[in-house]
Amino acid sequence: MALIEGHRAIDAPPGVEIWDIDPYDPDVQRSPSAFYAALRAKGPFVYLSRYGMLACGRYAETREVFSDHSRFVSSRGVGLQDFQLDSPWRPPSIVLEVDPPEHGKARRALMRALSPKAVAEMRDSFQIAADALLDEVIETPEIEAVSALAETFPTTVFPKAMGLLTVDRQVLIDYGSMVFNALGPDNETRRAAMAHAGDIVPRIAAQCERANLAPNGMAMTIYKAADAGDITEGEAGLLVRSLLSAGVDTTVTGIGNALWCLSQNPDQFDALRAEPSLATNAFEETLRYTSPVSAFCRTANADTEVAGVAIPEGAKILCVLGAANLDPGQWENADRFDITRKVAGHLALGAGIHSCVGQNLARAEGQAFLSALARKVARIEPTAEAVWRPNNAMHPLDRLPLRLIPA
Ligand code: OVV
Repeated sequence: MALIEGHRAIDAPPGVEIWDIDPYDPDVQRSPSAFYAALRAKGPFVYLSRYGMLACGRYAETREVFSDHSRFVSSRGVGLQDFQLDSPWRPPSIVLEVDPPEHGKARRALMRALSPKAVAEMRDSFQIAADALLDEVIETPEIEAVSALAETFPTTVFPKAMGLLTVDRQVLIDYGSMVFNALGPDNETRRAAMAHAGDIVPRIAAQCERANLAPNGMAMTIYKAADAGDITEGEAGLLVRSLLSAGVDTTVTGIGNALWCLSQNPDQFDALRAEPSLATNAFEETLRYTSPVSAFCRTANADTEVAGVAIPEGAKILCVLGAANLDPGQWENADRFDITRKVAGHLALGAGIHSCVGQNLARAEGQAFLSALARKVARIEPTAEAVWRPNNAMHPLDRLPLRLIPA
């Protein structure tokens, strides 16, 4: 049987609109809001004819599929490939690409390393780093904020918190790009990201070894779970790889997107400056409004039904988190960036047992960064159009030219 992008194509279920759009088209990825709106308008699901799969973008169904780990599994991959039918480019993640019961053991080891208490102990150093970075950057009024701020801040604080002894920021960023772009089809974007694999994969593997980790970082906390017999030494290495896979590009994108939101909405930046404690909610609203992780797939593990739609075993479902997070049926003034709104329930960090295990840490980074911005910058002015970077699972900026006026 012929596979499309590594999965078995299904037929369109009765009553589901057939749509020939390519969600992985770089033009759609750079400017996804029309795609998001059309996806929601067409029904609870659409049939993506070029991939022989389903997609959803209304809040209720996206949440249902994304969080029901027994009907919609992750072990068959959260991209287009079905790991039962086609082999993935790297050994699967033992936390992302796995189901219960195996999932629980890995998740618990990560939860200990990323606990609220562990994150609380990082906060002061994050704030010092954010303040220092902004003090330095506002010396130069005109910046390209993706490289000057969004990439610099997380790649300064996160490898240190992990306890990486040697850090090549570009390797970390490029590895994240591989991991996320590999979730899409074999398109130009994926091929460009994967072109670096030969150099990067061995360097990431070395980063995960115990010998290359500081005794007091998060990564060593994971190895201590191996010492305690909770996981194996090999599993510890793979969980450290998960931190490197999911911990860099996500927060780089979140912080870049926050700068974009605030630069486009000066009234909201004024509100943040007036009340810097809004930093936490401003970051959360950025997650809802821009969905740094725009879409992941699930795979139906048996014939089932959602919202009256028959879904056959083996169906891939593209869960478009970015569309759900802008669903006007769920959010008042959904397309308004409002740092004071009640934003709980957004799907930018997922939902259910696979929801982002690093979310406390991600929020701590976002909060420290936006708090520093609120105190040190009086005005953020775009100096040229922002440019978005095509990515098969994320919605990141490529370039964000800004002028920062010091407070
Ligand atoms: C892209 C991504 C998200 C979450 C976890 C992982 C990767 C992983 O490698 O475990």
